[in-house]
Amino acid sequence: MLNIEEVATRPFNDQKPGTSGLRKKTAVFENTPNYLENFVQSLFDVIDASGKTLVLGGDGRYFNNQAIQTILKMAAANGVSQILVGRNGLLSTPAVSNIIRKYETDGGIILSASHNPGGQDGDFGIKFNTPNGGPAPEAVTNAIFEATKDIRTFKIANVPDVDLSQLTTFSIGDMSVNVIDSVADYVELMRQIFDFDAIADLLKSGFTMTYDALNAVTGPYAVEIFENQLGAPKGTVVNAVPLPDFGGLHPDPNLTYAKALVERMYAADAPDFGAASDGDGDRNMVLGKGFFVNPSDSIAILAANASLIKGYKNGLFGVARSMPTSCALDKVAEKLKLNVYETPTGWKFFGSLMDADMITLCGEESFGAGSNHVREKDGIWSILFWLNILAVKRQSVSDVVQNHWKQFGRNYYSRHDYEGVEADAAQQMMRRLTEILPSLSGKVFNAYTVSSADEFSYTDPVTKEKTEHQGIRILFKDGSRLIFRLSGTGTQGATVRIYIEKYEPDFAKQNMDSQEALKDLISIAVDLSEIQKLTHRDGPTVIT
Ligand code: VG1
Ligand code: CO
Repeated sequence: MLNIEEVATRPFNDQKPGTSGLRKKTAVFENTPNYLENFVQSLFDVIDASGKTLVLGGDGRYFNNQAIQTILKMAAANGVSQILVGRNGLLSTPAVSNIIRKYETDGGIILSASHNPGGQDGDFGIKFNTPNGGPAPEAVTNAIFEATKDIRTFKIANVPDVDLSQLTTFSIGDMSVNVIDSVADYVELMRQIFDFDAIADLLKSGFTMTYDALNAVTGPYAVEIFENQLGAPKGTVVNAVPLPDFGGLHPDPNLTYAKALVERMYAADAPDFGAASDGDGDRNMVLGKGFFVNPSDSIAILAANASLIKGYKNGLFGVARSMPTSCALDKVAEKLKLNVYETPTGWKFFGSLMDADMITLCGEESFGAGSNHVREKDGIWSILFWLNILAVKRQSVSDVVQNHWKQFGRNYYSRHDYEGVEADAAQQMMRRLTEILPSLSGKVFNAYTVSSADEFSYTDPVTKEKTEHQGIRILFKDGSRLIFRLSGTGTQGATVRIYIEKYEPDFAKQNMDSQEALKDLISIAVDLSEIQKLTHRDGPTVIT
């Protein structure tokens, strides 16, 4: 008989899951008594965990192992019938999504704070994915949040920690625990979608690549796929071992934080292709020799070339992008006569469209792209998609992008992040902007005429669920856009994101530096929002 303890606890009121689950400083999870336990018990109560089969894994950051042991003991005490857990507790976010779907489980728990730094001084997070493989919808996360506000006890099995280093099956009481290979199912899925032989041929032809796993979860996936299966030389994957603190790196693949990769790709002897992923493996960054692919362009290029890929050769149902993502995808959809949906930020909004076969491909400006092969964005999938395109076209990354611009026009695009600003100042800025919105229509700034200005709200075409306050948009007559929103994933102060976009159909004008091309719009954004004055900053912390 399993020795189950019912432990008294006190509720918290700060466990509201954001865009991608509950994210907090690691110290909050580590030092607040029962912080994790309260959330997990609330989750188990909401999904009625008894008799269920769940997937469990995380990105290997500090506290991953401890959290997994706690969750296993709590699952056993709550009557969960089976858990599929990644070996050593490791599973990337897209891998969890795949396993949930493939084995038709009742959902999965992902331990990660995604692209946020890890370690004892970094961040930790937990989120629940539903049986479709995607992030839980708001109805579920709100119910969990409500439960955390009046929880009084949680259940946990009084058993020693279990060994997760071997691929075996054992039980804790009546619950069976299958320790599964973290990468095998994912690799099999990638093989079904992409032409591994064609990519292997490309890599044999003298084409060179580098992949930076940033000491996060994708290392083992990347070594298996790029080196072992596709034949890239050993050492192609750098920072390949998942470390609890990511080796001090910030596993956010962008021009600021993936610095070593960017420097390598802009060096004289740069390889032909460079890529990176984030902490939990759902984001991607792609570079060519001395050339950065803007994520919004990347999604458009994947859509435009989908017919070259085995997994998509029968056509696409439709495509979708988050609202702040550039309209480059819309240009492709127009040409290919596909429906394009504009959703709020966050992957969960794509799920219902995919489940209803309304879209096949989707993406966000924040280095996220994916398809209906899973219900999360998928870093390595995006990189394989690029490699497969290059294997077919045998062009450089920059040629592929520039030819795309020539055909569809270029959407100059940039995101300016003001990270860790005072929350009050950020709120005040958003409030002020909201107030002036009605007066902006028709106004001319620096030769840009405002056509409309509003706050984005969204009604899911499938579930009819309405989501409001999803960012401020100022649209201009020439198609340019300025978007302002507050981040939902930061753990310190507030982060303001400003998204700037301008469409340039003229090939002769498509080779400007994007900051230069957007400079008038950037100054309109700064003036209108008074961001620098309100937050006491001279400029953004991250420019993409
Ligand atoms: C950010 C991105 C958003 C993404 C989210 C989760 O959210 O902007 O596009 O869906 O992170 O990504 P925010 O609210 O901080 O802008 V991940 O890789 O953390 O799962
Ligand atoms: Co992520």
